[in-house]
Amino acid sequence: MLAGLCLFLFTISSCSNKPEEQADAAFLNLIPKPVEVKRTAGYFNPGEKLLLVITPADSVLQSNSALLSQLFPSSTLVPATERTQGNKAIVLQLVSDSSLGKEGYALHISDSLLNLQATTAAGIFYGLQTIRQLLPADNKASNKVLLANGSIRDYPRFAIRGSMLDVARHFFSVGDVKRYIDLLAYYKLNTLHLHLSDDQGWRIEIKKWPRLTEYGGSTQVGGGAGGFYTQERFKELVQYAAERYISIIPEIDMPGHTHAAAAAYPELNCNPKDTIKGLYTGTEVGFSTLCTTNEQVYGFINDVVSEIAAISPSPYFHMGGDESLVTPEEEYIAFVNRVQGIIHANGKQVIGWDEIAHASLQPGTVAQHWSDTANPVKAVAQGAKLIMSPATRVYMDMQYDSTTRLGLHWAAYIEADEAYNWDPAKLVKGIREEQILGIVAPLWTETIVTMKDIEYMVFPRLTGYAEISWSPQQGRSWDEYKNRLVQHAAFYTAWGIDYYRSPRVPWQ
Ligand code: TNX
Repeated sequence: MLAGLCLFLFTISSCSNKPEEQADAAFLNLIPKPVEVKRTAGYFNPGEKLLLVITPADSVLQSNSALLSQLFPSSTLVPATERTQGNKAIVLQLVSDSSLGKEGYALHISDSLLNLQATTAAGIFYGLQTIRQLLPADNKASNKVLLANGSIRDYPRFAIRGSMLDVARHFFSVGDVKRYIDLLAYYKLNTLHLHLSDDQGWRIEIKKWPRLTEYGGSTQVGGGAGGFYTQERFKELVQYAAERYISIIPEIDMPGHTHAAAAAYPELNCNPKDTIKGLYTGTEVGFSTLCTTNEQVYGFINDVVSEIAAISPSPYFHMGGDESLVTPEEEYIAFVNRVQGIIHANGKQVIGWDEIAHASLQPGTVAQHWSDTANPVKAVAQGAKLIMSPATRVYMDMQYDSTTRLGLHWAAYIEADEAYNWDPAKLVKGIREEQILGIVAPLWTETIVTMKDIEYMVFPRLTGYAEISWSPQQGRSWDEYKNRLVQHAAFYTAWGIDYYRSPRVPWQ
């Protein structure tokens, strides 16, 4: 049966261990699907002596090329300043080609040359991710592998492509977050939004307000130990992400979702007695608010924003703004208006969950659409751009179906095909493609405790979000995509990911 299936899927699968068949299949199974792919006859054999030419020979490209030494047998790579006659070569090259944009790349593979061109080091990095996918996922027998000859021209549809991780409901270690970053990078995602504070915990050190983490970070949902990132460890994460062309967007949620902060500093609440009772380890939302009429609160916010802005190279600071159900509407609006000013004064552009569209959005403010479709319409009417995170499509804490052992289902059950089958530019009436900066798929962690839990909820859905945010809409279809997805099980397995075996995917 398996042999028959392999024959049937001959052009797209890699059932065979033959290097040629593996190479042919890999060429057709890339995710995200490249903009243009052209197969030509023959193969490139990386198992022979290869000159490695990097032009210009700058240090960023040099460090980029370190990935090559993990992908190719290092004994075969011979650094050289130029290509010489009669030698096979890998050439990484910065070029000026505006049609590739800032993140695009062009890859040409022939018998004797693997040429990767881009306009920036980021483009070279994405081209290297493509090369990574052209090789076997376990990356073992690399002197017995081949690459299919051909040309690929590729660039992303959206500028922001990523995921949000809630490290507040349950805390995740620096090691876990680094692994998450590695998984994002493989699929050419460039954004990690970290939800750093919520009712259950405050997760980033603020030197002027030490009890935020000392006390406010000391537990989590269910009453476990919690945790937090010191500013040094946060910088380490930022650096690790930057080396993979991923930008970390820090979020401090306010004025709601602030019980942990007010438990640490009761004066942040209008009714300090409410918060003196201690920390919260449940999963209700919408019960807390900063005291928006108290001047001291704005001094606190300025301290928080300025300390985080100083260690965060992202142009954005995310102020949350969701589910402030106990903040009077007028006060909420005045608060959002004022906090935008504080964030600007600290040199950052504002992102907020889509409710902030009720306030006056200042130039450059971005609304992150998650729930009420009236909000993104209100936001763009004020000239704001959008990040799309619709709960019914991209909330990875939503269960796949009613039997999923983790997750919630207040917005929807989201099967692998439902996660993939939608167009961000068609989802909300009145919203056009040009108004959308990109897609961020959140993983809220009320029910998610371990890295294994994260991976199970994320894969395979995140692989689809990567394609939606990178590849052209035209020609995208679940029926075609699902066969490519099957081949990515080898990557999941090689990385030890316990992915969800969706019955809608024809896994082999
Ligand atoms: C809504 S999405 C929330 C979060 C919860 C999530 C659970 C959003 C902006 N707020 O506080 O964790 O639902 O799915």
